[in-house]
Amino acid sequence: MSELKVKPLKPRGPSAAPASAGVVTERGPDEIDQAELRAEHQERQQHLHASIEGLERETLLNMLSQMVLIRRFEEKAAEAYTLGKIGGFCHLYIGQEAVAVGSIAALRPDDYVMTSYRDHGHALARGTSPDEVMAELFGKAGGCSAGKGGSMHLFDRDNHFLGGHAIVGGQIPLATGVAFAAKYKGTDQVSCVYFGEAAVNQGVFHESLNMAQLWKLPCIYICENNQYGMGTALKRAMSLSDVSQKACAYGMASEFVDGMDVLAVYEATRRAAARARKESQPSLIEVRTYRFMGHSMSDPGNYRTRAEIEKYQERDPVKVFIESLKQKQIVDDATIKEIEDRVRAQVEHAIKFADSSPEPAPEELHTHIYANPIK
Ligand SMILES: Cc1ncc(C[n+]2csc(CCOP(=O)(O)OP(=O)(O)O)c2C)c(N)n1
Ligand SMILES: [Mg+2]
Repeated sequence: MSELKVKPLKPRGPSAAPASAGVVTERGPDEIDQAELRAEHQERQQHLHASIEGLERETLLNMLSQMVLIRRFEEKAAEAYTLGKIGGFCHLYIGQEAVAVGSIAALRPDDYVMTSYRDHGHALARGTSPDEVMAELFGKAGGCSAGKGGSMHLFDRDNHFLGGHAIVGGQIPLATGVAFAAKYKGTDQVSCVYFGEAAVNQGVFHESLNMAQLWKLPCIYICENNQYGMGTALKRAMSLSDVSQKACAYGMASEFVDGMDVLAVYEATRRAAARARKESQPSLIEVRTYRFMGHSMSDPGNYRTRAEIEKYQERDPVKVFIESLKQKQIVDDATIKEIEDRVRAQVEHAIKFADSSPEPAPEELHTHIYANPIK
């Protein structure tokens, strides 16, 4: 059996004890012990500092640039949405950047990546050009899905990014199948799939993990636990909210990781990728994160308090990483400005590209639907 590395979240407050049957225990943010939380944050900051020492400056700067790019790109996308340039659903990733960036940095370019509809960050971290991602959001022909997928259905075959999936949990069995294909063909590629914690209650999650462990498939299951499925808090919807523990049911290796620490995510994914590539063993990684924006652009957000959001913003993954890199003298203010200027230019370019890209032609309506279309 594979090595189990279950590190559950430290239970917090009195309601962390099992609730009596049928009773949903409400726990407000105020019930979190602030001293305990501060101590935990300090401990994690120390972890970040120690990890920085083990990495090349270039690797660190690449990760930082990608996180800043995703942040600024999405701020601009939100602006474009309110101007009516983007239609339909648009789910922002702001607050969760460390997850896609840290994990994708630990993969090889020929590994496969799949995610949910909250997919802008993963596509950008995978290397899809900001021009093509923005044009896709605008529904333009220059988009990475030729303007026919939109925000939720980004796709980039060249970068082995197999989507953007709008059905909650739908990408989990697909990624399991991709891992099976890699094993069947005898390549040493890894399949890495991201999903929210609300997808964990879907049957396909359990069916996939069971099959992946039984058949020893090289798949990494990354649960981005941002603690809400639309307006429903995790604790109101899941009987056992430590997602990483669910791997025990399948004898699968699992880890719990702080999603505000890009290097913790990187290290956990490196371990999982090595396990997948060398031992052909799957892993489940629960990454505890938080989205700073609404579920989608049309979310009024009345299910959580501003105070709660601000509490998590103190550990903004971009801010925390910049502070740590400064403290370790890897970057100074001038370097940060350079990155910000470069990213701003990239995002401006993406907006211009998307604006000037044409609408998909009407005759494209029937293309890209079937692999072998019936004439
Ligand atoms: C099968 C299915 N059921 C319901 C929905 C509607 N829906 C869209 S997003 C969402 C919440 C998912 O939350 P989570 O998996 O935690 O991901 P997050 O949005 O937090 O990233 C729901 C219920 C859907 N798209 N697909
Ligand atoms: Mg969620």
